[in-house]
Parts: sequence; C-alpha cells; structure tokens
Amino acid sequence: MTIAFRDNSLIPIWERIQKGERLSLEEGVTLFKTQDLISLGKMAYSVQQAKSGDAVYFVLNRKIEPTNICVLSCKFCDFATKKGRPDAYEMTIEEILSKLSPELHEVHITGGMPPDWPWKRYVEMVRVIHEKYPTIDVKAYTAVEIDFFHKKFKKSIEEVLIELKEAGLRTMPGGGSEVFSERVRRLLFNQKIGAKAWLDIHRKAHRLGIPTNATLLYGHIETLEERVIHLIKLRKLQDETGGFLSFIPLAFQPGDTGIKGRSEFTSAIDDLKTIAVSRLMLDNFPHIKAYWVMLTEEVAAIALNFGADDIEGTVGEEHIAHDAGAISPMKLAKDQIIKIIRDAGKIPVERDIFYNPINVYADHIIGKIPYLNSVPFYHNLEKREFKILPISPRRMGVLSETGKIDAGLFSLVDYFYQEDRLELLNWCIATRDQVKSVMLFSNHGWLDLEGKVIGITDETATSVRLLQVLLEKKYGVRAIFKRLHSGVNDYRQYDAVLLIGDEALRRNKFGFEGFELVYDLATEWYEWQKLPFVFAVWAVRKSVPDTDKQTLREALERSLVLAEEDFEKIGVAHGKEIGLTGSEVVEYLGGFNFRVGEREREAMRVFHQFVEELEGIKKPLP
Ligand code: V47
Repeated sequence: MTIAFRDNSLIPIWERIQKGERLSLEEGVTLFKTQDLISLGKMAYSVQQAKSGDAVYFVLNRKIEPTNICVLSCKFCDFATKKGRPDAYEMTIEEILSKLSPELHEVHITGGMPPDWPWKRYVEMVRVIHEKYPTIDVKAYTAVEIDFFHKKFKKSIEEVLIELKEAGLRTMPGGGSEVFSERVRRLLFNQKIGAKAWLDIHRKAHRLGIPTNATLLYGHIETLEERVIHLIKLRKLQDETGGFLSFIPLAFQPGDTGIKGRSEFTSAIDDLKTIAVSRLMLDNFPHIKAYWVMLTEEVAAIALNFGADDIEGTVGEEHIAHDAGAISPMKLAKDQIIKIIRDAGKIPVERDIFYNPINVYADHIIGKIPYLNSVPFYHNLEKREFKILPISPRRMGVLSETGKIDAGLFSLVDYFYQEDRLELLNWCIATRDQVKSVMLFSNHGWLDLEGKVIGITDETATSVRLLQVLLEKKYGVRAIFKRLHSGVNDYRQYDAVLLIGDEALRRNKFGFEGFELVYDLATEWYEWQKLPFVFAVWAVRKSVPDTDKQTLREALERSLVLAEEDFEKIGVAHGKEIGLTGSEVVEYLGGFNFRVGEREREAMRVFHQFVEELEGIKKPLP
C-alpha cells in the first residue's frame, strides 16, 4: 500500500513495519502523538488486512454480570456497590440461565466480587451453563476474580483454573488489567492486582490451555507512554505463550466517578488512534476488538477500517459501562451488527469463541489459508469484486459445503469431496520431499503409535488423512485421533500431536517441549511413494460466471509470478511473526511447487486411491 504521509516522522516507522520489524516504546508514542490520523489508520489497516483480510468477526453472545456487590472500591468503577445498599443485586443460577438461549455461542461472565459467595457457586455457574447449553462457550472471570478466588478459597491459581476448566470454562476475558502502571494503580485501583499478578495469571491460564483476551482502560489519567508500555508488556507475554486471542481497548466512561466530568468521553480521534496503535504495536495478537459498547456504534464502525477486525457481539445487557454513562445501546441485534460490518465494506463473520467461522454474510468470497505458504498467491492478488476471508483449511471445506466460498485454496480432500461443485484450477501447494509445516511431534516411533492418542489440530482436513494413510497403509498401525482447538492447549495428555501451517513451522524451528521426535509428513510420503504431496489446490465454484473465473485465473498467475521474483519481499513480514529470517522464508517458499504438473496429478491420484480404501472416505473426518 502506498501512503501519502503528511507527518514525515511516520515514514521510517512504516518502512520498519513493512519489513516485519517491531515497534519500540518511542515509536508507539510517536504514533499516538501524530496529527496524521489518516496515515496512521492506513498503516493499521494494511497490517490488519495481511492478518485477517476482509473478515470482521462477531459472536452471538450474552454478557452476564452475576452481582454488582464488590469487596473492592476502584475509583473508575460506577458499577460496583456494597452489600445491603438499595442498588445491590445478586443473580441466582436460574436467573442466569433464563437470560440464555441455544442460538448463542458465547456467554461472557464477569462482575463484582461479593464477600460471602462460596467457591462452589462460581464453579456451578460455569458447569450448569455448560451442561444445559453445550453449544454456548463460557468466557468467564477476569484475572482479578481468579486472584480473589485464589486468596479467598486458599487454592493455588492453577487449582482454581483447572477446576473451572473442568467445569467447562473455555476462555477468560481480558478485563481487570486497566493500565499496567504502578502510578495509576495507586491512584485509581490500589486494592486490585497489578501488572505482574495479572500477567502471571494469564500466563498460567495459557499454559493450562485456556486462551484469554487482554484489555487496556484508556482515557482517564494515564499518559501515552503508559499506554504503550502496557501494550509492550502484553506483546512480551504473547511471545512467550501465544495464548491471547484478542486485544480490546476500553474507552473510559466517566459517569459519576469524579475522575473526569460526566460528559468528558474520549474523543473519536483518540479512540481510533488507540485502535490503530494497538494493531501496530501488538504484531503478535491475532485480533483487535472494537468494543462498540464503549466506543459507540459509529466509532466502532470506523474502527473496522483502522485496524480492528472484531466487533464483539450482541452482548444482550451490559452494566459496567452503562452505569458509568455509556451512551451506546444495551444490546445490538444480529442484523444490526451485520449491517455495520457490511457498511464498512467487510465480510460479517459469525464466529465461535476460538474465532472459528460459523457463518458468513457476504457473497464473492475467496478463502485464504492463513499460512506463510499461501502468501505467494495472495500478497499481490487483485481482489476486484471478491473479498478475502482467512480461514483454516478444514473450516473452508465446511463453509464451502454450504456454498459460502466461491473460490480459494482448498484442502485437497475437500476438493475430492466437493469435486461435483468445484472446478480445479492450475495452482496448488505441493511439496517436493519435505514440507516443514505438516509435522507430527511424538514421543513414540511410528510402529509404537498403535493404540496411542494423537492430538490433531482442528485446522486440518488433508494432513489428518495423510497421517491416517501413513499410519495404516505404510506402517500398519492404528491410533486414536482427538481434535484439539487451535492455539494454546494442554498437550501433556497426548502421546503425539499433529500440527500444520505456521504453528508447525514455528515449533519445528524452535522445538516443542514435551515431544522428543519430529516427523515431516511430506518426507514420510516421499520416501514411501517417491512422489510430491499436494496439500491444497486452487478451485472455483462451478456456478461462478466464466468471465469471473477467467479474471481470477489471470489475477492468480500475475500474483504468483510477481511473488516468485522475490519471495523474501512478500514473505518477510509474515515470516518474522513466526520467528523466521528472510533467508529461511526464501528457503521455505522455494521448497514448494505452486503449479499443478504431471507429477502433482499423479500424486493426487495415488492419494485419492488410498483415501478411498480407508473407512469413511466419502465424508470428511470429524
Ligand atoms: O475490567 C470499569 C472496565 C472492564 C469502567 O475479554 C470500565 O472479550 C470503561 O473487560 N469505563 C470489564 N471501562 C469489561 C471487559 C471486557 C469487555 C468486553 C469484552 C471483553 C473480552 C472484556 O471494564 C473492567 C474495567 O477495566 N471498566 N469501569 C468505566 N467507567
């Protein structure tokens, strides 16, 4: 993207961003101080596009604040009250259940910390929701609440988290961090945990396979430098664990807090800057959320072109911001969210708690496998009337089943299953004798995997079949496959783990603690069949008009030819995110064949045959 900068101090920052380099504290502050809002927004937009294309995620969710009684008295909070006061409330589990319905996909629980609730009540809340509504995922309890449980009920942080996870807790919300500044903490929330404890609880949650979110409460007494330090601390933990799903800047609602006048809301410019700077500083966070409840619908809508790719959800009812004077509505209808996203020129993607797309509400969608090896096709792709939806290979197959995807790089087995509806194009992701990004990490040699439990990333459709073919046909072994959600997991329960894409590439380079052996599935296949392996193929829905098909073919070839001139240029930023150097990116991308030739056709035919011989061939593996 070419940007006509008005503020020249942004130019060197933009050059560094394009090379995938990390921004410093000083650069973050420069971004906040710039008057060149449009250039800042364009930089953030460009970074967001590379990560999540045209997708904007939302979830059908319900916020539950079980009580407003709280032992703490934070100065910025107008929600909390004390037991016995007329505005105090406590919800029973039945009252909570009455607010839920089966079409929801997430319930977000956070609230006050009353002095007298027993531990059982918190665990039961999660368990009962999970049992009554198995399709509603539970996002519950901030780090502040977890710390409260740990101290009050004399359990270690790990014990608290494990019990909640066993009861059905899926993720943790990002609240309670406020601003990582001792100065601000002493002035505004001196009874609450500080940065160290907050980060430590999230680190522990990630290690136990509980992904979490992160927030920043901005627009009160904090300095710009303190905001950037906050972002850098989050970025550091994300480097260590990879467990954060999204970052949510929370615009301070002044209400009757006395910190600012009742009507001194943050300005739209400050809100947009904070979204954009967050996107640029947090290069390792997958998603930035424009929380419409605190931003208002109008600002959230613009934020979708300033680096945000998530707009939270329907919410249902909210008190923390509204008790402090938020002027946004209490809830938004699904149709309204879809309209906001469409008006911003994006694809409304209804998601689950782990950001798996459940449905999309747009036409002309090209699916994009979000891994480094697909960058040569997409980096220079002219989209024309199409929009780009990043999606894991397996989910692309599922959405394509219902006609939601018009074209894309399909997982090979999904092309097999949907051959009647899809037309094969001439491009693919094929290996020679290794892939480096479809890896089995194991504690057992192949022959010892009989009866063992293999964790399978839920992103794969073809690699899991390849693994099955190798186990059963090459080695004569049967193992038990268990799906893992993508991102952080507690891997200790598996004898081996199959990972694909960037995560496999990263762990292949840096090692995977707990697993001694590493097998490259393309190498295993090559040594056995002396053939390349085709992981994915470009295909287009047969019903797409011929002229559009032709335009897509030409655009793809043009994009690939440009990419092949300089793999480093197109891949370096993406490569840096997974810890690869420029030359490693060149070597990795140079190892693929991106065009379907005779040997690729033969490899597809042989694999098809094997897949047909296996049980359940006619449908995707669950
Ligand atoms: O922790 C309190 C903040 C948070 C005010 O993880 C205030 O997906 C503004 O964390 N003005 C709770 N903010 C909300 C929260 C959240 C919201 C949406 C999504 C997610 C997620 C998390 O609200 C508190 C505190 O930081 N808060 N008072 C106020 N006057």
